[in-house]
Amino acid sequence: MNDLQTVVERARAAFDTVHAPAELENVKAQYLGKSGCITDLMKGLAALPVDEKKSRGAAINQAKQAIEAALNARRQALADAQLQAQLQAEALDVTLPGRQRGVGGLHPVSLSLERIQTIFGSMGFEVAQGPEIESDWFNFTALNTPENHPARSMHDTFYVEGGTEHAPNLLRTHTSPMQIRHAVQHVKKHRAADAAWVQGTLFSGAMPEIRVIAPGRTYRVDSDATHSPMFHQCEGLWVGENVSFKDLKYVFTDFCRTFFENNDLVLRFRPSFFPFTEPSAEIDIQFPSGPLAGRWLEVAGSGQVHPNVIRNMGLDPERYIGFAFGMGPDRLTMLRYGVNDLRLFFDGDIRFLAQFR
Ligand code: 2NM
Repeated sequence: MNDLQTVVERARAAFDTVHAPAELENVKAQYLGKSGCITDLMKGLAALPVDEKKSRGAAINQAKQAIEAALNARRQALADAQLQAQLQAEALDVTLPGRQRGVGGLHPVSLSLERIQTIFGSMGFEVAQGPEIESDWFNFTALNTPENHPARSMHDTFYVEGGTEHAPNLLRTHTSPMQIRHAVQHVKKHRAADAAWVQGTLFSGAMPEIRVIAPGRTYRVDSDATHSPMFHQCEGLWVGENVSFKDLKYVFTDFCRTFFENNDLVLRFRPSFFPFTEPSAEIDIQFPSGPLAGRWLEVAGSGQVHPNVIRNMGLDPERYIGFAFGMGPDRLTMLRYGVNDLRLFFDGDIRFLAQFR
């Protein structure tokens, strides 16, 4: 093999070891560049006798063309390889079904809220909705909750700007403030039509009963598998002249049996305490069969509305009496569908939510 063939072979071998296009251009310079092998060989021509120059020049040119051909072949090979890799990476399976428009659906808690409203609606309850930022008065004071009650602590309640120094505004900790707002409006409307009512006094005239539920978002400083800082509540209120605990028992039993679609559901009213009711009872339910059978499950708080709260509605507690209850639609939803972690409702994971479509 002569020296030119050796140079061509070395160039070919060098091109073949390269895998990146940019690196190939560097190697090219070693053979075809200004100070590359071929240029050096050309410079050597000057020292040759005239009769050898022609044939040597032609031979060097041949070697140069061979190197250029090898370079182009390698360039093409690298470009082909890159294209193949890209095609592989971006491969499309044209046999897959096309994308379809996803079918949406209501959130499971919204489904529960709709059920609750429908069931209580059928029993003559209106639905009242109102502000999530509340004043200290509607959230606590009007509900007979004393100044030193733990629910009022910074630890339990999200306070926000506004209100007064000693009674700052807050994110409502329950929806009962809405019951007060609704009751006050109801009373104002009906006492205005009563000529006997004296301004500044509690109303003791006749009026239609107050029957209302207040569903919505509520907030407390609490976060774990069974508590979320934002959660839902639905409170109910029935105030009239002859409304008693037996009505509460009937209404709530009927509600639970309808909500859980189980007429054999048993309820237990367990004595308890709330500042806004007296007497008060926790409501537990028990399923006769199924995965939750045999356990008492707490679903609501309830009680006869405290006379102070009746007064704060503008009503005379000597004439008006009633009951109230508060339940958690999140928890009811967990029980209805067998969900064991409250946080699933608020993570927004489509794989979870799609199961309720
Ligand atoms: C509960 C338990 C007991 C309640 C009381 C009132 C109002 F506005 F009438 F005073 N609304 N809701 C109440 C009573 C709420 O939740 C555990």
